[in-house]
Amino acid sequence: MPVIKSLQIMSKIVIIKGDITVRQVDAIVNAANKTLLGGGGVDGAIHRAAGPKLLEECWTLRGCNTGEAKVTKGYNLSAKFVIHTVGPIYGRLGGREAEMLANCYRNSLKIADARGFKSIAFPSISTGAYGYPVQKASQIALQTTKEYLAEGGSKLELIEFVTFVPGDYRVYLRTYQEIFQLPPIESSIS
Ligand code: AR6
Repeated sequence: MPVIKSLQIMSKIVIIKGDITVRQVDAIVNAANKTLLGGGGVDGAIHRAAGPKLLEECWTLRGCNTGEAKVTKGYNLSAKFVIHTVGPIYGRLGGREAEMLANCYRNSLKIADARGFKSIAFPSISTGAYGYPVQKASQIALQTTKEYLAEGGSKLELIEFVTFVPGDYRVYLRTYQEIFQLPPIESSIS
């Protein structure tokens, strides 16, 4: 890939630490389960912050398959919308976990573009209760996003990866450096 194109893509992707429920973006992504009726982890946090109307709308969606995504309004969140996606449970899909996790990112990005969103924030899908190793998951998250943007046609201007567990931030940063072939941060400061 030409350096300029790689830099253009890179400049849209941000790795941050913190709570996804307070991100001021067009849409935050929820790492949901197939029922779409709430749960623990980031799913629970998003429902608490959005308020009960989110669950009411989720009832109308009739669930979601692994790797697919569906959108609702954001209600009390700063984000205007929530894109609900269902990550794979690690070790339960007979080797199709990576493909399914990539589908979560790709399908969420496609929905964002179909709706004309300019900004989106992702949590680290499947790496909590669903047990996906974060290093492998971060590669899929960032590589899938890079490929999606490289295809052209996306109007997204900002894609945030919100890390929550201490340590995940560094894992994502390292993967970001590998994927965009940047020198380590330390050597680029001097
Ligand atoms: N902001 C950002 N990330 C968060 C937040 C937050 N407020 N809270 C947790 N995380 P998980 P999964 C991180 O378990 O592995 C639910 O019960 C968390 O530390 O939320 O896809 C669903 O209903 C981890 O790094 O999602 C499903 O049943 C990441 O988000 C199941 O869990 C994902 O962890 C889905 O499991």
